[in-house]
Amino acid sequence: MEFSSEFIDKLKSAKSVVFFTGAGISAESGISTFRGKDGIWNKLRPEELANFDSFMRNPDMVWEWYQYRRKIINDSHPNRAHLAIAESEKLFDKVSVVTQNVDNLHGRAGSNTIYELHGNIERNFCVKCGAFYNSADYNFTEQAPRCEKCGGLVRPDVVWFGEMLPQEVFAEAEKAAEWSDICFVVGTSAVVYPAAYIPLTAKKNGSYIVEVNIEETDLSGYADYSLFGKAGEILPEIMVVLKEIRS
Ligand code: BJW
Ligand code: ZN
Repeated sequence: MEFSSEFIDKLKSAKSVVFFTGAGISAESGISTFRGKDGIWNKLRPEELANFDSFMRNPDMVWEWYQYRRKIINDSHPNRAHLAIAESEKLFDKVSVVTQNVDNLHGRAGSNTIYELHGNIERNFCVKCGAFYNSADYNFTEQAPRCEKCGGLVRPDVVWFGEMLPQEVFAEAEKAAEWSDICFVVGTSAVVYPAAYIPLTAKKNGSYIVEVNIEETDLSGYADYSLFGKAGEILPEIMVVLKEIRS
């Protein structure tokens, strides 16, 4: 792939970069996206699963869906896109990963600074007393578990529609975006807010926005540079160029 000279100049001078990622970055690891051609929400209605009222009305149905996804995630591995981002830490002064994903694949790939805006599917907590439960430490079944301490329902520690994002994490992510020289927007439809403000905040503060996606998105009009293709192919190619520049 040929990159523009403007992009290569930006790569040369950039010190601080942000990778804002979404479900598309994990698609090549075998994890379905939500929207788009193969999105799981073509078959399931998000409002029936990803909100607190649905969980309270039908905890087993919602829990079963998360157990199903946990299994897929546990059986998956970080792909070349996650690994390229982790490797980029050797080539820039500061790399922050701001992810909407709950699959922990950036962590497993070795990235060090990760802001998880929508939580993490491995963590759970009691809706009544707040006690934390790590999936790895419990033999959860398909039925929504009950808290050992108070008998309340245990839910996944993810952010559902209508819920606040973790405020400190979001504030740190915004700072990283503000200070970035380049903001890579990878594999997200950029339709879910407030997460989708991250690249807009970066842009407002003079960062160079590079979108990597298989198709156009709501953000494409704001991007300074759009690279259409698979994240697992494009990001390693960027790393090759970056290594040449930095060697
Ligand atoms: C590839 C690829 C490859 C595929 N390579 N690319 C402002 C305006 C409008 C609405 C709102 C607003 N502010 C708030 C709202 C409401 C709502 C919202 O945004 N709604 C819109 C959807 C209409 N937001 C909220 O409710 C948020 N909370 C909130 O605002 O609270 C404020 C508040 C609360 C209380 C009182 C008062 C105020 C919370 C949002 C939570 C989102 N949660 C989910 C589920 C998480 C748990 C779980 O995983 O189950 O998060 S929804 C789902 O969407 C998930 C994702 O993180 C999120 C984003 O999706 P993402 O990652 O972009 O994936 P896709 O599938 O959409 O896109 C994949 C992309 O990859 C596509 O573009 C493909 O082309 C591409 N691709 N293969 C590269 N190989
Ligand atoms: Zn409890």
